[in-house]
Amino acid sequence: MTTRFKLCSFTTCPWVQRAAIVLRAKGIEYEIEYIEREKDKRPDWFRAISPHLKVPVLIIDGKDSLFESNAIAEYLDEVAAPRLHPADPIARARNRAWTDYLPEFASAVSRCAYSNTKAELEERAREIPEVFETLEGALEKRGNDGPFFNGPDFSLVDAGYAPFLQRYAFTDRLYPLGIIEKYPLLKAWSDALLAHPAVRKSTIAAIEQDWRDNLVRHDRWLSTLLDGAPAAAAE
Ligand SMILES: N[C@@H](CCC(=O)N[C@@H](CS)C(=O)NCC(=O)O)C(=O)O
Repeated sequence: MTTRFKLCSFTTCPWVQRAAIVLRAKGIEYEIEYIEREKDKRPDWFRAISPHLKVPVLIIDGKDSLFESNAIAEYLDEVAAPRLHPADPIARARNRAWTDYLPEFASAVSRCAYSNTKAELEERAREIPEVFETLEGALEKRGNDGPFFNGPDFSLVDAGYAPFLQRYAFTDRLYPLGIIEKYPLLKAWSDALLAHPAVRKSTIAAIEQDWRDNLVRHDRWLSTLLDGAPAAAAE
């Protein structure tokens, strides 16, 4: 019998998106249930399976559940082909080191987008080159032309970074930061990831609009730039 997978999510969550990308890259059918973002509105069934009340949670066959996007991605890679981790143990450990670095990268990108003032955004944008340069260095060591983190094969590292490179692109479209252009390998990697079918199909179609609505809901400074900046068309 085929295993049934269900993801619990908010409409916009880059960490859920990471799990959805892994499912898509493996061609696994899955269901996704969107729950209310407000803490006190998260349903009791969700509270029972998400110890820190965060999404994603992956429900397996309606009985087991997993939380934390990295644990979910690793689990999926163990149970479903094709293997996204490299076969070589050293290469695999290096890939895991890069997924360990993801929260630092994600935080630099997200903090910038969620700034409350222009001055805060500009100050936080100064944290981005360091993480971009770190990734550029990793891509330089790859020893091939990509297009993905390890080369031609899409990996768990790609699945992890794609949502945050996409959020950077959303931010850049509203307020051109001019940073990623200085890192040509990172830029090419980002372009390849954002064009990958598993990434394109990993969210609701109107993801950019939803991300923007979130800026408005939280009254972030970037929301003041929304007039006249059309979001990419939904697929
Ligand atoms: N380390 C977690 C991060 C997940 C996370 O931060 N999810 C956010 C939504 S994008 C969340 O559920 N936030 C709710 C909260 O913190 O109350 C993972 O990788 O799964």
